[in-house]
Amino acid sequence: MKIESIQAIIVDLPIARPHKLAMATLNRHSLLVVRMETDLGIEGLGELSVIPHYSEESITAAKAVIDDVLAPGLIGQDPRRIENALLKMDRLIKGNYYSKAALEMACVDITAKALGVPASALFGGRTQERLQMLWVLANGQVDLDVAEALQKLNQRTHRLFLVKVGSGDVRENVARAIAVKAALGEDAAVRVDANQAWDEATAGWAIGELQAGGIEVVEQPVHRANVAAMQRLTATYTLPIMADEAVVTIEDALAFSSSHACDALSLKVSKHGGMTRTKEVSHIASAAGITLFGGTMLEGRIGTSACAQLFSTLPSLPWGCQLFGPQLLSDDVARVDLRYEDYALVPPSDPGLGAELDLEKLAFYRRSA
Ligand code: MUC
Ligand code: MG
Repeated sequence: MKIESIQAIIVDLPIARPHKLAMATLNRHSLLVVRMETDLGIEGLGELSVIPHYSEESITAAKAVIDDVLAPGLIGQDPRRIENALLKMDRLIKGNYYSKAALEMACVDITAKALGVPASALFGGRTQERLQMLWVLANGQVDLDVAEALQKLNQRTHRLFLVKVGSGDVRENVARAIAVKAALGEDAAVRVDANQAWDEATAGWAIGELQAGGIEVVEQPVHRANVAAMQRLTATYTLPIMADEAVVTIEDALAFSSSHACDALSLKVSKHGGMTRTKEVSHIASAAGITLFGGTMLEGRIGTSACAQLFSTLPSLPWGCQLFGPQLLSDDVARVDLRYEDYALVPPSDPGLGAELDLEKLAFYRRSA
């Protein structure tokens, strides 16, 4: 089988409410959809999502990298040789992990469809049928966050919540997270994500307060390059410290694992450069006793299927996942059997990623040149 053509299409999708992150407030969300055609008529889908300011990549740059560099290198290749495709892409250009992840996703989709199995079967098969779901409270106001969390609890969709604390005054942020936890009580677990905002001294103060206030995890408190601070904070506090931005490559995973610079790790398929590399990162972390969380880059339905299927193959995912992109996006360009029920996400089990494009929606949401 050979790859005949690759298209990368930017779509701009509406979201249910503004999403306030440390780095930006999202009022809409853009995805890059990959369509990979083969000589046997099997189409593979991939998807790339970028959270503004989170990483080095941007959606328009990713499209240029795919169109100009990666797609020409993959055309004529056998999409079922997935590791080979990853190595080839690494020879063509350094970094650009999100673009590589989207193209690998399409290769995985084709291979699994050709075999008639879900994508998870290519990564060892499912060890878990349901992934516990976390919801990010990103209104920036206690009353709105509490009301939203109560609604999720009533709907039985989420009982794990995360408050973003990386933007603005640290005392106000810490007080807001603790107030949310106090309002929700024992029915809900509340975590925080500082998205690298604090220096080590500030982080030490904040973690002490958060621990006393019943918060269960602190994600990426300091700058991603400050491995030594992450290591000291991890050693000092019993409150688990989770790495996110700091662990991108398998080499980062090895550095964090060998110095035990975190208790937990947020895995992200796009951040690590695809499903294969994410599984490799997960094994390195697990070998060091670092526990795993299924992170998101706010993927749509295609990307969420890929992430959910990969996370469903992990030996253990004690922190659950935050694959809530399809719940935040109020529309999408693909149909996928993603079921959110009983505080969990049930990964799709149709062949491949189980995604089918809605061509009318694709035409409607497609960004004009
Ligand atoms: C992050 O740092 O985890 C993912 C979802 C969300 O709301 O923010 C992120 C980025
Ligand atoms: Mg994070």
